[in-house]
Amino acid sequence: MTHGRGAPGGFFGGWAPDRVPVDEWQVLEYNYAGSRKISVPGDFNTQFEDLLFYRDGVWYQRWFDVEPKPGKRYHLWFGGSNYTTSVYLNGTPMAKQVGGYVPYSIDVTDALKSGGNDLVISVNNRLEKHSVPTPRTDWWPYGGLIRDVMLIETPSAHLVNAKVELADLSGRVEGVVATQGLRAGDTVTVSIAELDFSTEVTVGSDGQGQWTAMLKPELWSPENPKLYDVEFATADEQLSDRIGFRLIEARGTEIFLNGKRIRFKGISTHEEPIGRDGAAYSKADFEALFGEAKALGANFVRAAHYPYARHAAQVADELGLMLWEEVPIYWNIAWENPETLEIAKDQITRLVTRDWNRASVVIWSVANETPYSEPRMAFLEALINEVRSLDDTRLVSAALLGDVSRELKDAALYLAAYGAASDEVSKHERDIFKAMLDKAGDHAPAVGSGFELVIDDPLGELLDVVSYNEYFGWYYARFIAPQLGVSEKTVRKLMFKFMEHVVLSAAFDKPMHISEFGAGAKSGKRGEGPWTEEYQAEVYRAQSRMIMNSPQIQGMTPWILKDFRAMLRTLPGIQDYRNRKGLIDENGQRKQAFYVLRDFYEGSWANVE
Ligand code: GCB
Repeated sequence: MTHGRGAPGGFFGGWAPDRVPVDEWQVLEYNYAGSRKISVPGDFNTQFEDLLFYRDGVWYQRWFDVEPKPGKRYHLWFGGSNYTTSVYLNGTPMAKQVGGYVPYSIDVTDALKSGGNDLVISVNNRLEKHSVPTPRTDWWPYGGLIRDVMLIETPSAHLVNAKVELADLSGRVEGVVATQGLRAGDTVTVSIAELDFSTEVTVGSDGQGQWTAMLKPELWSPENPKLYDVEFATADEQLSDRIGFRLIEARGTEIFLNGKRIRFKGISTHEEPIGRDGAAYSKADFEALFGEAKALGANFVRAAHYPYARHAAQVADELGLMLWEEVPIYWNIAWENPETLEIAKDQITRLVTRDWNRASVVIWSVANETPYSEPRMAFLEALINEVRSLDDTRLVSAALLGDVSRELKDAALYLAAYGAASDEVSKHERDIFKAMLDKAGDHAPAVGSGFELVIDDPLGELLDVVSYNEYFGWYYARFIAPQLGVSEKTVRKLMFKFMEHVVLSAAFDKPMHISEFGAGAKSGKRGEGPWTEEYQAEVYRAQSRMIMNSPQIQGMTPWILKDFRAMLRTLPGIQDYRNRKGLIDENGQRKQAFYVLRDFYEGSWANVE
């Protein structure tokens, strides 16, 4: 592996193919054999200390042996690479993929040689204004070949994909097969031995075929994550998948799994393993991470903010965790750039077509905290239509931001009402609060009256579940204190009382989900105030009360299971480039709030009345 700016077509022409000088007179300015070794899968940022902050190109090279067989096709399959990837085989450019985190496959049959083959891959993790996401994110854009890379041999006529889903609660199952190289009239056998089922699906001239059957399978649920081995066979090949059957629906403001009302007892995550820096990529990584979600009493995980490795949904299927999957449409992106929309559609299409057989996946999320604008609405509407056309059996959501400045202004007045009646604040502060209420006149709220916050972002109209990120108890105090002209400490203390009277709702007859709330705590830091475990635990207690007061809320995924690497979080001694809102730290050490949330999930939030 070598790194630097060598770009295909540039002055140096990039660094494909692998070359060694014929003698000491030949000048070549790179040499793979003498360069650093890197493990794949694995991001490059955390394998070398000097590359932690690196945002540029890395060139990978390896030789591999193969004896291509006649009548077979060969595919280089990538689980995901971040962000722009160019693939060269024996010096020939094969393909370019723009966008990270999603799988893609390249047919390399015609470029393969018998014997040694020279594979060179350049991956650049630089992000731009028009990329998805932009360079401004609150996570580490781990670069490189972050996931498995495989050379796959198939017959020349082969299966490409298959979809199997429960159509309704009568037990009817529907499926689609997609093939390449098969002729119209050829068949694919789909069988589920455990259900004594087998059917021959005839493909049309587009290589696709459909089937439907009354199978009455045992249904998948968090309590009973039942999976079936499903086999797909053509004359030349046999593939299998483990698939669960379940029905997820939103009716009015409620959510139903297999016809039964449920609540999402969730937690948000990033794709980082416990106890190791970098991107998670193995089944064991996700078993450990999601195992911690199970230990929390969760039945749901929000896999924020981008598609994870394929193991994530497989592990969720096996553990009985419902899953929210998301694409990196994060904060503001170039809504009016057609190339940006193409990248976003590519992301969601590759994610949906990879995971549409995972029973665990119940929500596709198209965006996180995107401020309202007309171009944003048009962009996200196009994306939502794309998702629904690919898969209409799951719920579509987006984590909304709300109208934060309006909300904070209103909340400040309510806090003043609490402050004016409190003997825990100084006389000076009490006078400030009283003056503010006098000024508000008739609009001044009474202490203890409910503070209603209604999410009315018009995007809600296009979603099945209206999700909302809120930071009462954390950021909000910081913004409200200067508005009131009192100390942040006073606001933080009043905030907990005030939160007991907040009622959250959405202006749509739809279920509401709190997709984020949280507070930073450095593991082991004890005492009072921000960054202590006690303070974080208090935010979780106050949030739980607030959520119990808000009947439209059907699910929650607090931010976040584990502390994670974040460029924006520099505070020395506390953050050191990590976001500290985790319920566990990077080594898996649980903080107090972990137990507060576990008690809530096992107690007041456990059952739907
Ligand atoms: C958010 C973002 C998330 C951040 C989090 C925070 O609203 O969606 O990516 O990490 O807040 O900690 O501020």
